[in-house]
Amino acid sequence: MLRFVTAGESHGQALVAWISGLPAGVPVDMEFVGRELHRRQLGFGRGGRQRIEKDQADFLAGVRHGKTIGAPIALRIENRDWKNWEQALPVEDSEGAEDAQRKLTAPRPGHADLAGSQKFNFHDARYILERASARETAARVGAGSLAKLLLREFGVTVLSHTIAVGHVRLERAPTWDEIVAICENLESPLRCVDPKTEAKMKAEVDHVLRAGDSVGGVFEVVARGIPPGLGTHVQWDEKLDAKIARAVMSIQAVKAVEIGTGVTNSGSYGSEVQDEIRYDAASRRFDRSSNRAGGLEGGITNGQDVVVRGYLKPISTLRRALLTADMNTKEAVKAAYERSDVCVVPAGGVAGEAMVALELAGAMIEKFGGDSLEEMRRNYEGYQKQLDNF
Ligand code: EPS
Repeated sequence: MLRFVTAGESHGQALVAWISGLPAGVPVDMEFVGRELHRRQLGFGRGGRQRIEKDQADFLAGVRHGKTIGAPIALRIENRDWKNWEQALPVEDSEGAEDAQRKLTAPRPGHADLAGSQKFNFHDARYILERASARETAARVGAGSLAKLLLREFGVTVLSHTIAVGHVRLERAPTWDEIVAICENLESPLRCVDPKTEAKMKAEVDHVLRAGDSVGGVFEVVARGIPPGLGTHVQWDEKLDAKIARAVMSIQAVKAVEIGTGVTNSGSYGSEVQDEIRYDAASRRFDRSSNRAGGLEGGITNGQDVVVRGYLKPISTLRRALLTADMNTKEAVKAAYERSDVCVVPAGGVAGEAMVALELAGAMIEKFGGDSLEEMRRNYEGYQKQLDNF
């Protein structure tokens, strides 16, 4: 079973990810891991923090001579900003340390500030927001890059692009080649395949920047090369669409998840929605004339691209702050404002790729098992023969 957890606060020493269950023998391409972390830092509408950080993964365990060894993997990503927060967030308490604390008592509507403070009984949201921060997605992307490296061994690629920023939406379905190209283009401000739409998205971000507001949007993750038969229909909590939805929903600020064109499908007729089945004699594989199901039927992959959309609400930190109630005085005040991003859709997409890759890698490991990559590959090839002869 592939498992991963993270630790780390936004302005603490570092973020840490622990990943267990990857087979031995997976080549760990450090350049690839670094590039994934870098991609997450890009985007138009990011705050000043990304000029401070330069995310790199330091592997502490589980990787030797450039390959996984089957043991749990631990990786660490430094927070360069920590040096500016050592006084405010010291590990050990000392005389007078309280004066340096950067307390936040005016909880931001939409943030974990108030609910978290009530739950953990803090009259200061600092420790809540430090962990609720989307900075944590750097650790997820570190873990996800390992899942992608396993998937790569089986010809699977997981990418993402931006479908909407605020009121601006991409009105056409991109080709796979367009998605590949926009992911390779690290200069693209919002990772939208259509330059005209991207310019409008950029103007939307500029507008909220000027207005002291923030903006959400939609990213789409597409995974290509997935065999049919991952996941299962037999039990509710083993359905792969459900697992993927949970994984993407867990990303900070995601408030809805869609598989394929699920939302539009719900308002259409069956004859307009179901993807017709064909057989291709040359490849000895079934395929579909369209992919509105997003590659998943009955909780099982069907061999088409797995397509998942994450809907992000606008960031809850607003320069033009909304009203809130102070946690101590209970008086009506303006919500706290701290340096923040105003748009994180492209970064959300990279985090989405990581979460989808981790779920797909987990499903591959479940189906093809094996303690080593070689064993997993044998099982995978045996299954491909079964499909050839189906
Ligand atoms: C975040 C607030 C900002 C973002 C941060 C997420 O951080 P800071 O308060 O330090 O300016 O930049 O995201 C990252 C640091 C990152 O690497 O993505 C928040 O409150 O969620």
